[in-house]
Amino acid sequence: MTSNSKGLELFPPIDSLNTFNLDVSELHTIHVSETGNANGKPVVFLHGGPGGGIEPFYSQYFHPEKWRLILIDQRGCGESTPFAELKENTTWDLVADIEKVREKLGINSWVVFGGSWGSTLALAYSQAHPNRVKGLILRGIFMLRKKELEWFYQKGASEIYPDAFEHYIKPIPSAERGDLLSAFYTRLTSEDSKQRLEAARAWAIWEGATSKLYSDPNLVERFGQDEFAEAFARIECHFFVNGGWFNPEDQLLQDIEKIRHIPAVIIQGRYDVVCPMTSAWDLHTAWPEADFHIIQDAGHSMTEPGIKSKLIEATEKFSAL
Ligand code: STX
Repeated sequence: MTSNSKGLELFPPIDSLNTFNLDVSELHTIHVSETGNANGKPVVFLHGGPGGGIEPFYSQYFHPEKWRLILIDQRGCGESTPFAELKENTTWDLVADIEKVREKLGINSWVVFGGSWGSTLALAYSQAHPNRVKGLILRGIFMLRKKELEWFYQKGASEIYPDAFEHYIKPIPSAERGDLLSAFYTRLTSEDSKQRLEAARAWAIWEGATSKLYSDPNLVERFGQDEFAEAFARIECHFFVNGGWFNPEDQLLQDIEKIRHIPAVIIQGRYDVVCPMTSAWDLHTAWPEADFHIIQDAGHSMTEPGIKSKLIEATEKFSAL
């Protein structure tokens, strides 16, 4: 059940097989790409944030001859348009989009892969459409409950990273620091683009600075770039002030019965500060049939060596399902 970092490395980078844009509403168009083998086992990749978008290296967790990998930029981010749009952008819109992509590609059922917010969306999607899901590979479990939001955005992670936290709260005046989510929401939705960007960069850098066991300046730099930060911060904050549109707030745990029969693996870094291990533990407790792996020397990111290796071990195993 517990592992240290070992060995498995990413597959080589590969070109897309196919990319397309899909109109999912009058307002939103989402960008989809396929990589790997057109005759391989279908798997859909659900990225984090929400608002993180797809990165090319995500393909490299999947053996290119075994998998037909479908990567979706969720509404408002990556190459989906309109950029950073919050209207018609809810968990249930994203769940419906995943079904639209599946139908468009003529796929009957697929494996679902998601980390962090991707794990949230993977759970929501599979509970809504269990007969479309052949297996679940979940990492850095996040269920968007109040205590998880409070831990990372208000008080908790602040005790471990007081230095980065000081930078995060800088755009918010002292009088408004009692409710940082609301204070950020006001600024991230402001008409004033300077104020919006300042808040977005502080928000995104906080997550970049805390995502790895050993802080990675490149990641912090990337999260701080204007374009990435704006979509990431705005979309995350919008989902979080709305509680992810889950009801009750622990809906994903309450509804676990709907997916208990599906083969699943849960991979969690012991020192994950963004999505602390209690959530993975709660999921494991509610769903003991799912393979559960704690990576002892890892934080949150899917690039942590032990997490990377275990994810690849999981994709290799699930390719034979
Ligand atoms: N949000 C965590 C999350 O889903 C609470 C996440 N953190 N970083 C990412 O996603 C990216 C690497 C996708 C930017």
